[in-house]
Amino acid sequence: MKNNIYSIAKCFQLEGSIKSIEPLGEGYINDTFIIVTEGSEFPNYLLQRKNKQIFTDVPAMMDNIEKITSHLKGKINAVGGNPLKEAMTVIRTNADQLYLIDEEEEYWTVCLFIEDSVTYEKADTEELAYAGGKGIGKFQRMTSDFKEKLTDILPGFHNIRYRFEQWDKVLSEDPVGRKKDLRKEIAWIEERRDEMLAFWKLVEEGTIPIRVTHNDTKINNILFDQKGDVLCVIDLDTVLSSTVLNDFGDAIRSYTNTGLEDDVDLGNVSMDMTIFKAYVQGYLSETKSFLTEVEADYLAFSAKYITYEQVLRFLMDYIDGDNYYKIKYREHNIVRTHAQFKLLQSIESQFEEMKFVVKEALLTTASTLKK
Ligand code: GN1
Ligand code: MG
Repeated sequence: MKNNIYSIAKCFQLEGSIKSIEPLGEGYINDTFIIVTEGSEFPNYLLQRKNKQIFTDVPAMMDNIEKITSHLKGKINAVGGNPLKEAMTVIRTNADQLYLIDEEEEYWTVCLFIEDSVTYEKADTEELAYAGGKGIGKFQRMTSDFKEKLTDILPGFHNIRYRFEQWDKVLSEDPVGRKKDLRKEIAWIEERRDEMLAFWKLVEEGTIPIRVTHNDTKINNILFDQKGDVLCVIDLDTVLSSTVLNDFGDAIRSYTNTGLEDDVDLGNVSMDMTIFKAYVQGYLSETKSFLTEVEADYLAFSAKYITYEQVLRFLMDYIDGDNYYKIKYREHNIVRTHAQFKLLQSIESQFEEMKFVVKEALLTTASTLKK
């Protein structure tokens, strides 16, 4: 593997010579490495082996990423920003491709490592949540006039109708016999099915518009600078055309959680209203110019929607025998299910106040919302 990974890295257009390659981060899907080069005049790089079971069309995924990052860099240049720091930069192979396929048919990609950046696993302060909301809001604003077509590389990704099709199939097959012990958890999903489908219908009918969306807006997918301002949104693997509400909801799922996504101590897990408020304010400061009234009305609901979907996805993977998410121990997916359900309950119990917070934040911006 060691020699192999060096020879893979050497197939990309890197500046400087390689000093080391080490694993990086805790992603559930891809394998990520940092390539450190000799000499401070040369940049470092991120090397990734893409999960080809999940990303079945890596060429289309990289094409999407290239289109979006080019668009972002154009915007950043236009306002005199630094496109190498404020957007991801894809590094091509020596054969000028956006990815490399190795002898084992694995797909590899490289992007520039952005120095002096900081990532967080939790939003401990309101300032960080405000900055994160601004970061995702800015990403959405900068892509709101993107006209090219993105390939839908993950059909149905945040589409609950599609998730229920997968769910019904897994439940009827029950491949590893785990269903019998999960009556309570299965009921959590079924009790909320209609409510979730009713929301998704608004997207299907076009009442809620389709835009460029990131689809994985956890806090650790944002790079901050040393001062705590947002530098850049990373992990563009899941960039698709969908509703921006998914990005808002997924961020709230991550930022406002007072515990961990897989916390074994459910007492740690709840939705923090002050963090929610700060995120909303940061987010609306960037997005008020293009959001519609309907989108704004459903911001709070989207947190319920995406957290619910995450409960479903973890539980479904557990019932399916743990084929999707990487797990660290046998019960990991059911622990994640319980922790995310606790968060969902906390969101549900504070839902009216969340809507009020959004309304209040909108009061100053309402006149600019589109009908
Ligand atoms: C996965 O790639 P990563 O680890 O950032 C997943 C997200 C989930 C998340 C849960 C392609 O994200 O949808 O919300 O885990 N990505 C994919 O932490 O399924
Ligand atoms: Mg991801």
